[in-house]
Amino acid sequence: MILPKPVSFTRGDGEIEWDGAVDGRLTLDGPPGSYRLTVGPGVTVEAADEAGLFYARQTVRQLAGPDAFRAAPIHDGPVRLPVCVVEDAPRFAWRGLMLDVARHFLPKHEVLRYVDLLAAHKLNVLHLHLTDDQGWRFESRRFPRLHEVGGWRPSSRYGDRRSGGQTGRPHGGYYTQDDLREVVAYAAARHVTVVPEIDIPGHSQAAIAAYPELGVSGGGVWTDWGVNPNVLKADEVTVDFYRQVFDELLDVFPSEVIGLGGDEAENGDGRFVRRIAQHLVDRGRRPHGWDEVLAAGPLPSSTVIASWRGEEGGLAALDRGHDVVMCPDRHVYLDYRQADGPDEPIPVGTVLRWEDVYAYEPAAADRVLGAQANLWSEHLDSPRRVDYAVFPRLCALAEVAWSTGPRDVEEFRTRLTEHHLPRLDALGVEYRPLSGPHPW
Ligand code: TNX
Repeated sequence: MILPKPVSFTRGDGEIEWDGAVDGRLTLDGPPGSYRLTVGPGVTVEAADEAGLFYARQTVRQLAGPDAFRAAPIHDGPVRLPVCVVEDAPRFAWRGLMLDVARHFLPKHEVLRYVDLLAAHKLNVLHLHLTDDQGWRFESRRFPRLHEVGGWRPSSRYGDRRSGGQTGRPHGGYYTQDDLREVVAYAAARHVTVVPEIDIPGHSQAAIAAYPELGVSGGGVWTDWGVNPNVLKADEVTVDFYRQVFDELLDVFPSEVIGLGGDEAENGDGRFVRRIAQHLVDRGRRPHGWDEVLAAGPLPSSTVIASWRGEEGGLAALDRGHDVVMCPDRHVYLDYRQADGPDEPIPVGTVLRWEDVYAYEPAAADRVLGAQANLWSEHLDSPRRVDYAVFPRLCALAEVAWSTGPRDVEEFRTRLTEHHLPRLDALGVEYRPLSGPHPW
């Protein structure tokens, strides 16, 4: 009934009435995030650290039944918990979701809701893709045109058939630095690290629209999707501009790992990536880039590589001594369609069912930090579309990242349908029903 599945779950006889108290102690000799939960007579937790205590509480909430996930209690009776012992520990240290808030802005309260959803699934990294060709979402006090101009795009001529034409509408928004500090604090309280990304030297048209001198060519905030050939210049002035922008980012985000993008920049100059990576190292952080950055030449050894074009890039990065986060598109791209049928509301990419996510086995190596799912938002212009794309596929990713096998897809399906989807219902998550598409 618990999702993601714990290392062991031993059921005793009967149930207890729970008064809400948890006797938690940091006495467990185990890896970070591990815990032992004993239900009956009271609720006792031995944990390795605060994160372990937190994850034990998430498990207790699941044991309490779906109503424990409602925003307000709907009954006055006592909460009953099954007598049991749960022993648990995370498989990977990095268990993430990337939200692309650049192609479509997600209001702050939605980002906070996603932090809660990650925490409920024992996920611990929220990677925020803050800038792209189609929008700049990070307030810059030094260069305010970035968010004032780069944060908004006009209507596109065609809209997009795959999105029902909706994404052709004018669109915009940005987070103030204070908004993002609030997200960081809210996430930290739930043992979630927010890893921000400013994408360079491609995917930068929104910045170029704001400060044309940054770009090899000019143009406004992009209203199309795909790979934009325009990139940032690799001259001293532009690199220095970005050093200052990243300094502002570091001021807001305490995360050790800081994303610099580096993807799909066919005309980009590798020196740009290397110099910004070095700047992050000089500031005591670890650069993070998509697997294309391996072609930029030698990078600081602390650079984390996100392997999205399969696992090949990640495996090559391991050979070069880098830590790796696995996020191969064929297994974890949540923008991809969930079925082939004509009713599927967002028919982009290849078919990626929750079963395909569940079947993913990240390559085992010490330097594989973990796995994350990526939600690109070209065609996701509302929170309900985001929910539809994310769930229940993220439930499967959570189990892959938290639990070691063996995996039984039918047993997972039972846990989903009988126990977990009712929790998502109680949370108001508009997931894709297992039976098929859902007309809005
Ligand atoms: C590739 S994955 C991209 C994104 C797109 C995505 C669409 C990656 C690092 N870059 O810019 O949104 O494909 O699936």
